[in-house]
Amino acid sequence: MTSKFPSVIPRFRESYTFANKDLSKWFPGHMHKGMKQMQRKLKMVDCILEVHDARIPFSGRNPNFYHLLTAVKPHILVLNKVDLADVTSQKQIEQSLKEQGINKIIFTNCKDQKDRGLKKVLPTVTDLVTNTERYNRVESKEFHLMAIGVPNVGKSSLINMLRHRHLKKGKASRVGALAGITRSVLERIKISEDPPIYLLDTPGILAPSVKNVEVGLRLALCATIKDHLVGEDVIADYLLYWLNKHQNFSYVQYLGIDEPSDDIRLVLLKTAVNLGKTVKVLSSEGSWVQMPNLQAASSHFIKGFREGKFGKVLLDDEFL
Ligand SMILES: Nc1nc2c(ncn2[C@@H]2O[C@H](COP(=O)(O)OP(=O)(O)O)[C@@H](O)[C@H]2O)c(=O)[nH]1
Ligand SMILES: [Mg+2]
Repeated sequence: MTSKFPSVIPRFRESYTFANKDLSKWFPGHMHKGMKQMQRKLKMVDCILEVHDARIPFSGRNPNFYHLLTAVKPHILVLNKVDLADVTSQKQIEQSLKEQGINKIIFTNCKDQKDRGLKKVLPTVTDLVTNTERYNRVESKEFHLMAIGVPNVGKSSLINMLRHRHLKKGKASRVGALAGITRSVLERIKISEDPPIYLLDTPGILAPSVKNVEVGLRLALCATIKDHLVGEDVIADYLLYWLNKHQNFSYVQYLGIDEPSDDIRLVLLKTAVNLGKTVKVLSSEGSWVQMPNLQAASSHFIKGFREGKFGKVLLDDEFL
């Protein structure tokens, strides 16, 4: 979505700099706690569905987890939200991921019941578990899947979609429990009759891997890190930087401003005025005055991105 304007293109930032480098604040500590529990559950799992956001196929996946656990289990990387992602370079994305040892990749849109990618998930699982000698298990005919991934990438949506597909066939959709190891009970959903495939109905939540500021900001843009941890003003500024760098000026019309700019304050000010959003602030004279609400403008801008208003994007394009 590159629009033809303006006549004089302003100079835009060529790289992103951000003063606050304390990335540790962007990791919610509680996410690490679930890891041990997940590790126990994973012993029962025959195939891992790792879900990630197709707009950031390279950023934010948790490599520790991958090496620790998924490397010894059949693993499928589900790149979800493909409806929002620019995957014209799908082949290159797959190639780059293959170089990292990820061989099974499926692009999905969990908002679309008829999505072709979704239809591929179970056959790929079945193929991987039953036909790969390395993983062939003789003890049991049933197998268990677990969805893992960083927050908000669509793990629950995927589980629901797979469950729904099974329900549609009119078979009993018994939600069974399986007594697991060490006092835990696994809640599971049957999603296939033959072969009997179960999905653990609690997804494994991973902490995103935030290697640097840009990765963190991309994760934030895709809503995998809580907005307040990073700051909506910072997320909005990164969004502006990214769009300008890609000559994507569709935000100008969306925000109702007159021309592209790389100055986030100016953009947010104009946006807030357009939206008619104000906030009361205490002036130095001690009186309350109405000022444009920059926070509301940031939220509006970020929301536009998340709804795909600026077209399909590949935030990680420089990895190709
Ligand atoms: N556009 C789009 N949104 C999706 C897709 N899958 C999930 N979502 C949305 O992303 C948000 C997080 O989804 P959820 O399944 O709760 O993610 P989880 O935290 O990984 O379990 C929700 O608002 C979903 O509606 C998708 O394929 N496309
Ligand atoms: Mg969920």
